[in-house]
Amino acid sequence: MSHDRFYVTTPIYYVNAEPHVGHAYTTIMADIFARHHRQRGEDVFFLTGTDEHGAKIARAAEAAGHTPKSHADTLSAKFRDLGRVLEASNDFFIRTTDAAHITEVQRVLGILHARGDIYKGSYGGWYCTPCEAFYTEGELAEAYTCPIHGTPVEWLEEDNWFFRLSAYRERLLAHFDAHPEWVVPTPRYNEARRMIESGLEDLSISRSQISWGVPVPWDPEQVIYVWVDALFNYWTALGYGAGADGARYWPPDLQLMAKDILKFHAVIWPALLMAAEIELPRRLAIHGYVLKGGEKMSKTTGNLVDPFPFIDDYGIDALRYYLCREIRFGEDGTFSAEGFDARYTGELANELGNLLNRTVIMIDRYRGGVVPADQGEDRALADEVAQRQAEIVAAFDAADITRAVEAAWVLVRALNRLVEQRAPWVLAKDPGAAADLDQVLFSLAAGLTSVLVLLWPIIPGSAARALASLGQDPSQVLLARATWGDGIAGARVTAIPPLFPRVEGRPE
Ligand code: ME8
Repeated sequence: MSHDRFYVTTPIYYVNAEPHVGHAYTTIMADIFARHHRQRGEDVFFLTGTDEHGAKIARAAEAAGHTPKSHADTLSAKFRDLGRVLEASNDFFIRTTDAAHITEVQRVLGILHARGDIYKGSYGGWYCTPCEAFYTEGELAEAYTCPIHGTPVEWLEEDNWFFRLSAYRERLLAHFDAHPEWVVPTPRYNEARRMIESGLEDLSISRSQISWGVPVPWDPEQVIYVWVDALFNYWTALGYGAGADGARYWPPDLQLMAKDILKFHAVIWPALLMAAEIELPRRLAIHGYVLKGGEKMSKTTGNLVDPFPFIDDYGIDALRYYLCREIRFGEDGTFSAEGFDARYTGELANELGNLLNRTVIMIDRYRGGVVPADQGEDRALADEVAQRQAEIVAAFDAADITRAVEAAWVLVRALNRLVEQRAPWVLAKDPGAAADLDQVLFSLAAGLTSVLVLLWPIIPGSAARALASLGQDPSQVLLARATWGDGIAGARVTAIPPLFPRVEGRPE
């Protein structure tokens, strides 16, 4: 997956309720990928945004006593603000109420219609509004409830426009066969393939009973099904949100989402693109759920963690680190205040923060604040840095963020061992050990610089502050900067307040 541009997306979030840690999770993971690929010198486009049409939003607006648009404006701004607080470096924030999005969705659907891929039919089925999706009886949970939300479904019957999804079965299977890694991890690839194998029904792509949506261009009495409107955001955004030559980013290299929306992205989305003769995304990376007390966090069930108190108390980098370290990317994982505090104190503060602090203090005390020259005695450590860097790049290429952070943390621990084993405070008392002391201090500064560059996508603010304290330019974070020893000797270090200060009390 090595080329000079990289397009990464999150799902666009529904504006029916406030954002929670589940949304923060996907946005942070996408941001980590975006930053990593920028470190590789690639031309990155990172897209996120909000999904604002459909019955679910119209009902939420009505319940709040607002028009759908003013409700969407308020909630969309909250998702945008969350992105800022998360330090998400997205290049654009799309809203499906953007006029340019609407025009392009209508244009593309017009093409599908003109080609005969869309026809009129009638449909009756069990509809879950929180999912904005129909279910067959067999798919429902007990007592006619949604298998995802557990809430009652409704019988919906209307004359709609249909997309010939069933006609794409063979082409979809051929695509899956030719691209065994286009959906990761593998169990999700298998699950999506099984959905296609087990038969596809044509998809109702319009609604006549709601008006909050994009009008069907050839039948303005109907609005386009919110999922079709939403999926095309990944395409429409490049037309007006990515500068004059936005099309160069197509197709997406990596589309992130949780497993709840696998079918839409791994079955319906590629079929729509095939019908529109648009190149398919290169990879979908499906992550697990962030759980609270063993249950999926969800707006519909109200089982939520608000990210803001954690960010206020511990700082955004603590949340970013915790989520990618604690929850194995691709699997479900539990968010807990205790676990959060334990990783913050045990790893960020005690392992990384203290390491920086000790390094800077020792270089100050023993070498007047200037990093001494390399004596060439720590080749094994230099090799380990190079190996871990390669492992991190491979982990990102395999869409495995947790493995990447683990590999970086191996280096943090190796550096802490170096301090313990070589005890610079003992060497400092022995005039005959000056060269040894130079080596240890150099190795700590060099190793920390490498590890901070490698950790920058995960904890960007803290990594930048720490690099500055080591006398390094914090804006230079290309991966090449992680190469052992470059620009280290002679750098002037400066003590800074603790990177991860002690936190008194903690959010529930
Ligand atoms: O599905 N754990 O929007 P949505 C992990 N608008 N991730 C979670 C999560 C959790 N507990 N809860 C939410 C939609 N997410 C559609 C998408 S895309 C064309 C349209 C994240 O607001 C995760 O990425 O319900 C999940 O797929 C997404 O939010 C669902 O957000």
